[in-house]
Amino acid sequence: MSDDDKPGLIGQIKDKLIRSKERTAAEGRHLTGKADLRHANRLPPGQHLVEKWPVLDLGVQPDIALDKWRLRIEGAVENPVTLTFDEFMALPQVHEVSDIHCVTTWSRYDNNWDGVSSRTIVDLVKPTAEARHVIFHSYDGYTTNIKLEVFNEPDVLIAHSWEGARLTREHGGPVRAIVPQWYFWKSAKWIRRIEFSPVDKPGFWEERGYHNEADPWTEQRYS
Ligand SMILES: Nc1nc2c(c(=O)[nH]1)N[C@H]1C(S)=C(S)[C@@H](COP(=O)(O)O)O[C@H]1N2
Ligand SMILES: [Mo]
Repeated sequence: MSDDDKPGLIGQIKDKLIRSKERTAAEGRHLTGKADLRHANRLPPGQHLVEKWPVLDLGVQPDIALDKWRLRIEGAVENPVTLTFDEFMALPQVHEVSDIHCVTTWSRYDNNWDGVSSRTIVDLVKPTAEARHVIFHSYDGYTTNIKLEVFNEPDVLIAHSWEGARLTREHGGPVRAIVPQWYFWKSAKWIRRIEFSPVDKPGFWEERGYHNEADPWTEQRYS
């Protein structure tokens, strides 16, 4: 077990909240059965629009001092790195605008993100030919998995800012992943490690009834 997967962290998590989400998945709630394969609407099926940005997590919001913060990027790569916050900020920066779609049915349009493109990370660490999956590991013990080809989409970034200001702690600061094409549970907050892997490793919610992929247009909500 690696240092960021300590049982202590998960032990602090609100058990009730986890049970209720697992039940929602098992019952298949919120499914409309109306896929929008062509993205004809801006709002995916079963979603409703919100203005304010809700906070959702496991109930533990880690407080990481910037001088202690590190981002390790490793696994099936030629050049593993451990970045300090200054080193992370010194990487080429991008601005992206994308919509959020949460599996709990809220969506929020036109979020302005600043951070480092997934492609810059790929260029930096050079995944080996065996790398197929990317696993995000977070300071609260949360993990989530995406395919390398999804990580490589041009709108994926490791964000430090939203609407021109640093991400607040409750929304995943210092840095979080943003994977706009998938439901928002794939956008890990408080990331500390990005693992490139030849094998898939279903994450926290993927092991608890959520879909292994997370396409909002075909309602890949639950497994
Ligand atoms: N580290 C971590 N990342 C996480 C989560 C979490 O519990 N821990 N929850 C996920 C879920 S289920 C959602 S919907 C979004 C919520 O992000 P927000 O609180 O910024 O809206 O974060 C995702 N990333
Ligand atoms: Mo979520």
